[in-house]
Amino acid sequence: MAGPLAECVAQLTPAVEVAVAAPSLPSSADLAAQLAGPPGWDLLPTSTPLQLVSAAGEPVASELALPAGDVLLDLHRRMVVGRRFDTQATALTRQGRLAVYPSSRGQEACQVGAPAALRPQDWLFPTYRDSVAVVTRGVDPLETLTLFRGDWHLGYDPYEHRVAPQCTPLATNTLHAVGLAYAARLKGEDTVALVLLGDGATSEGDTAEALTCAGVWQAPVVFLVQNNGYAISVPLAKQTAAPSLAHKGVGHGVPGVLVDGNDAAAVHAVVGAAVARAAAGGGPTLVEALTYRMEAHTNADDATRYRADGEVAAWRDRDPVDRLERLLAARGLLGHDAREALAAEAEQLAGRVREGTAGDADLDPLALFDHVYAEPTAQLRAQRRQLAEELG
Ligand SMILES: Cc1ncc(C[n+]2csc(CCOP(=O)(O)OP(=O)(O)O)c2C)c(N)n1
Ligand SMILES: [Mg+2]
Repeated sequence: MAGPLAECVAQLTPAVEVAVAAPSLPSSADLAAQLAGPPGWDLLPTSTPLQLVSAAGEPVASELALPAGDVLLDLHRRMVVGRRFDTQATALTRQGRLAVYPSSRGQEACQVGAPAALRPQDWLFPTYRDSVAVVTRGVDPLETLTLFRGDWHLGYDPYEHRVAPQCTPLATNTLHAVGLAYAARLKGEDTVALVLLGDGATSEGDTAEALTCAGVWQAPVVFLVQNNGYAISVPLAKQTAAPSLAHKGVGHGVPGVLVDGNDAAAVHAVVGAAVARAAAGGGPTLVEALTYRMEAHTNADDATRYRADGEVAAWRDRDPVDRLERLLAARGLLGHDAREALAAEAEQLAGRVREGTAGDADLDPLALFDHVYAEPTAQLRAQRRQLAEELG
């Protein structure tokens, strides 16, 4: 090596040898103390998922309290309305009104329980699967569907409800969430970021990097893994040999919590506790919610090719909406009239979504090029010309 590069390397090489002490290994007592984690949250998750309401709708005693009756009613209402929205969106793909829609049917306890635990100043970082979570956070349902109609833009203002764009590249949103949360803390703001990801997304390098940074910086982030058993057709057993996905936190110094992901009360309580801990300076939490996607991956997928009917039926018995409904009915909080009113509210929303998507979307494919760079490159200009010619 000679010339300018050699000079550069010489400048970067320290002239003085620095003596580096060999790192001392922690004692087993130190390790045990670290694994015990912060008060109330162990680094290692429990082996059974935390539950507050059983599949039969019975209350379950736990370290966390069952949310109050009005909170449970609100969670139930949002799940019923959210499910109707989701069913309508799936139907619209069959009519060609939506280009694509990834359903979250069966995952409503996460879709509602988690975002409902956020405070107004917090941020949500959703994926393509999480339209019901976006709606739960307050974004208009029609605006939420803009992207799925094939438009180039998001349809909603991320700053209005503090909802980041629904992320299609897996796990990239984990890094966005950590960056935003850490920056907010540096600015002295009281903001927590909740990032939603799937079981498959935990295999991405981005997730490992996000957990590392969140742990080192003690960033106020809550990672919620919706483990629905599959990454498209790939089952969890082919995705990881870890005892649970919540265990993936320990190597990064991030406490892991395992929760029944079809129990809206439990998801709400766990995420609420994690948000409160993060806001109080307690650092990040990795929550794994065990759930199931009842529909296919998207309208472009046939789930019968890789899932047995019996498996789907078993999860139908653990339906998140039914179980909360049973609990509320047993407590005399949800009568016939209230159910009717709720069904009417859900139907009204579905009607509004149908009307709003009835005409052809007003799409301008060339607008795709308008906001890439302030000054488009020669390559982009050529691509734009080519598309314009094709469109005629
Ligand atoms: C970086 C990246 N690789 C591959 C894909 C293609 N892809 C789209 S969805 C998906 C499966 C994701 O599974 P999971 O994280 O479990 O989320 P789920 O769809 O079950 O909600 C894959 C591989 C992608 N979107 N991004
Ligand atoms: Mg999955």
